[in-house]
Amino acid sequence: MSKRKAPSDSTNPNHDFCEFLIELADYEKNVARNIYKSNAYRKAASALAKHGKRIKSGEEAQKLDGIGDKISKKIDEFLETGKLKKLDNIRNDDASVSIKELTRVSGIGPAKAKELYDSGVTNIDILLKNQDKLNHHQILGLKYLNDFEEKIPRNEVIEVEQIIKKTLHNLDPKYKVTICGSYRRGKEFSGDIDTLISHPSFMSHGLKKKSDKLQVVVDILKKNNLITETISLGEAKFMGVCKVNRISRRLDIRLNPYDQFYCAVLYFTGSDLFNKQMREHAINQGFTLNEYTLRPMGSTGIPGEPVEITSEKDIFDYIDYPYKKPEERNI
Ligand code: DTP
Repeated sequence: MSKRKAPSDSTNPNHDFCEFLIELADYEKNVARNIYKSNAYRKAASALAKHGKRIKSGEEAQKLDGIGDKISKKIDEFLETGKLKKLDNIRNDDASVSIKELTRVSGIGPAKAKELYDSGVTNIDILLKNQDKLNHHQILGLKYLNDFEEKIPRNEVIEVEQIIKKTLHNLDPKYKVTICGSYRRGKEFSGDIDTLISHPSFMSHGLKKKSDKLQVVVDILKKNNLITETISLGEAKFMGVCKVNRISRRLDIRLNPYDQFYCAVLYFTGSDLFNKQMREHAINQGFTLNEYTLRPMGSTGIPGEPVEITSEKDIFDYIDYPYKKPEERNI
């Protein structure tokens, strides 16, 4: 998963509101640790970004989905004073500043950042001298901090996609490869490269048997000089670093059972807010949906057997949700 940064889309007429809302969302997620508030701020930012017209008052904003009384008051305060008291306080709070800086590192989440802060590691410079406090992932996150913060242009993801597809096709034409995340949603820039692969001989009912498929794939991609570092490698998930030009990029590859491929593709395409909405809709329709399966909920509250899924659209159809193309899932 990539770290989120405030969007700086100056073509969005409400971009200044969106920027303060994303900053508040990051504060709630990383410092206050209130994921509900964080999601509420992100949802409001997304509604304002999609609106396409400059909002002139909190009252006008409140007509948009996801903007309630409190956010509308913040919009009024921002329009009247050009700033927000709450954000000023956050920006002046030492712990908030440190946690925000430390969570820039891939592998350092809010809890680790707080632990580092409490032990006197308050910024990246001090962290560089205290790498004994970090695990392998965090050490690589620090090593590539600047590279990982650079957004990946779409053309570069296409290049990586072509290399992976060609390599896997040569290995066995039955491999399926889909790059998900913001790339699949049509975005011009991505934070990382989320790759899902699958093979018909790898099914959920055979999961007890050990599989070295992902290891083999990673070894070849290393030999091809695409993969340059391994953060972690399990049977089903590789996290690492790849490079096709001068900048190192975060690359994840997940090996999914063939019969669960489309639930995984749907989930990892996102956006995360879209996933949440769709999952809620599934529940209202009597189903439980996750990255593996779609299952009907029995009257006892215990999920039944997974339904058979042969495309992403099947999932929408089962729960009677209007199909949305990946580019329409950017909420
Ligand atoms: P970015 O360009 O920043 O990488 P992204 O690809 O949408 O944006 P991630 O790489 O962090 O985002 O995650 C890939 C997808 O995984 C995301 O679009 C939806 C899914 N996902 C991640 N976290 C969650 C979550 N907490 N709830 C639901 N879906 C999630």
